[in-house]
Amino acid sequence: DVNVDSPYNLEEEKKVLEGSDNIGYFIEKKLHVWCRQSRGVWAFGTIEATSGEESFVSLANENVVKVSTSHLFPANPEILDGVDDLMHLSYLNEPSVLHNLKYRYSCDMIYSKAGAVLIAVNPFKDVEIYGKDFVTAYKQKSTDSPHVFDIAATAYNDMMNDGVSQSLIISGEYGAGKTETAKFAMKYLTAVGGGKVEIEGQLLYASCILEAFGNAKTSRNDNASRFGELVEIHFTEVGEISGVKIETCKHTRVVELDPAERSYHIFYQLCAGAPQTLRERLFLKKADEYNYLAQSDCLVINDVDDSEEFHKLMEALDIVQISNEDKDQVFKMLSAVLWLGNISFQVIDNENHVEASNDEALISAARLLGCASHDLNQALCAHTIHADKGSDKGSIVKKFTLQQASDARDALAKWIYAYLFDWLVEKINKLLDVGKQHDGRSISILDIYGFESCKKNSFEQLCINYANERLQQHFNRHLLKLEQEEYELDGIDGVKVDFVDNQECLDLFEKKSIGLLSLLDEESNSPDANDSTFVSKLKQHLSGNSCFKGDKSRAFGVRHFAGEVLYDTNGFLKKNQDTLNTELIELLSSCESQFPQTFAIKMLNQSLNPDVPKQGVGIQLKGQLFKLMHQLENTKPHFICCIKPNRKQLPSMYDDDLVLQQLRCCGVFEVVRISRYGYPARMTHQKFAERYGSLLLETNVSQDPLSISVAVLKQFNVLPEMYQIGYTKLYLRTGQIGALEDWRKQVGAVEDRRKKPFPSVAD
Ligand code: AOV
Ligand code: MG
Repeated sequence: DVNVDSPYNLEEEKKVLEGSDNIGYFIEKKLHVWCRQSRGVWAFGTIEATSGEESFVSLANENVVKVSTSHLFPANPEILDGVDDLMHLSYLNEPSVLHNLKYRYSCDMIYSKAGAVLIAVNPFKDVEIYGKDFVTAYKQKSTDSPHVFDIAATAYNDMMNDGVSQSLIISGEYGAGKTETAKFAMKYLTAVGGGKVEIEGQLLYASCILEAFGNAKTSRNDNASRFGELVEIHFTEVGEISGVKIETCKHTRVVELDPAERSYHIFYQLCAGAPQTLRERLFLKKADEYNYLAQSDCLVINDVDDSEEFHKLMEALDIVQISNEDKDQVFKMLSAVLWLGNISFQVIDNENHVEASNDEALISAARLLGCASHDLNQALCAHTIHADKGSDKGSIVKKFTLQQASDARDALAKWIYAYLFDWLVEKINKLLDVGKQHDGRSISILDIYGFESCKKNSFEQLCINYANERLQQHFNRHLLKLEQEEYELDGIDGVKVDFVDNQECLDLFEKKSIGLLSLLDEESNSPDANDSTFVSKLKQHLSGNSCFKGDKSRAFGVRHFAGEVLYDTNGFLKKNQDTLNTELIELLSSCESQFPQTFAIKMLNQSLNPDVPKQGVGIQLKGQLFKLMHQLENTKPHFICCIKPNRKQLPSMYDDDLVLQQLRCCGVFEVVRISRYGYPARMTHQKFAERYGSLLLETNVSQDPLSISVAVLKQFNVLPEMYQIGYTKLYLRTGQIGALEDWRKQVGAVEDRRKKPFPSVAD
């Protein structure tokens, strides 16, 4: 349930209705209001009468209710219904914003602007607004109604005009539509920048391949991204695509699944769609015969034909020029992973040591990897501890118990899959990077996994939510913090917007040595640690952070920007580990198949120093995110905020509470407010004077840039509330520069100019 006390209240708007004069005005003019009902739902009505603190409101259904006046908010006049920028609403209160988005949504207008941010409400159905005609319209600027094409076009034009790299940053909860939005943005950019036709197709097919290998069905989204990606599209000086670089941060889910979830799409596609000859070569079975897949009761997705998807994937692999040999290797590794999951172990002595059953699973996995099944068995079931050099003790073989052997098996499967994914990304990057020198003109599109809060949350959710915390910081920083700091530094007043800074939550995760991720790493590397020692360690070090909530059980809570999440630590340490024992690495490097060898060599190169414990998944993610965010810092950001209107993935269903909660969490109200009361256009005194100084009629102006600027503003009757003068820059409200520019274009020869009367720019 949504908290009725909104964290965001426009004081001035509340006052609109609180004074009795104002209420009288609303009654007299029969103006509409929003009236807060139980469960945070708003009803539309008119005030009939008022007494003391209470008002009688007649609702649309003709009922009259008595409500506290402080629960009434002014509604916008009907003429503003469905305006395309929330900033243009007369009243910016929550029910008004919510109503506006709902109104637009009901007309299939899924995009709206909130000042600088594009809001995209997931339609959960095909909307006919992405065709070539739409690309052309935005390219030719014949429309500027809110659209992902519009924001992509703005980024493209800004890049071309200023020579500065841009980024499209897409945020939103799980299933909100980030990945679809990213693909539409790519579609637009490849269409306008498609100098080389092949890159255009290749990029779209590449993202299709990464989706097959990096997305999975969860109970919340049939196509949930399980990896984050930053697609950096480079352009030449004339605006044609010159190359693309894809960077990913990933997460593995191969060995463990919850009910109603699937592993990565590719496994099911392969099992369903591989032709007979390939099946034989891969010893392939149906999906339900593999333990890794059958542990969940969900093997198919409604309305998705995995076999058909497999054929599309094969086509995509051809288009990105993956050779037949490489394809074969990829499929072999996938099949090896599936067979590994079927390997079972039996106890061989009274100390509970095990060995793998010498059955179809072991034999198939070994053959696919290109090693002897005996060697695979040994590597999974024992670990050799080598004595120190010079010592005469020789080496000791330590046999594994069932748990240890299963862990080694799962680690191997996870590891092969992770390297396979990296290999694909690398291959695609090689193909898309045409090798030219890039001169810094690029547009990056960021699409990561969205915030998740489920019934049961584990390590996967922790990583996902941490990444979103980082993203939210970027959003806040650019849209709210930096903006306000700039005003403050330049001596501009009156633009104060409170927002929830999530720095404390980030500290909880990131603090060196005593942050959650470091503590997790420390425990993962400690032989005596287990999930409950981990929780006590967290409680011991993190209790001082207000975003941390210790729990009696083996769980802990984190107050995220998007809500509180309780994490169950069961299996945390194991999931954080990302190591293979030496036996397995040696086994892989001795395999006859090409891929295991290549992967092993890469791994050995990466961990040259065996004394440094390998970092866990959490800390690695932190590093990857820092890198991504650092890359983004050097670009001009454009933000897209995706909203899902219901949790059922259904069209035409708009859940007010759910939408409101997302709007609040991602800071949309604050952004609208800062855009509305702020000054989006700014120019240094110098630049302003240079650009508009020539329009001055008055000749008796002292020649410093500030005096010229002020004289220009005066001459064009720009109203004082439409601008502010800072120490270094002029700050103007929306629309002002446009008016000045129009005038500048209109004015031709000096003589003509002198004859024309000047219109007011504020008109
Ligand atoms: P996500 O990327 O935000 O979730 P997706 O982009 O996968 O969400 O969207 C979820 C589903 O919503 C898609 O599979 C489509 O069915 C539908 N959808 C989204 N946007 C559109 C659109 N513009 N037009 C039509 N259908 C759409 V996650 O990756 O779970 O965080 O981890
Ligand atoms: Mg996604």
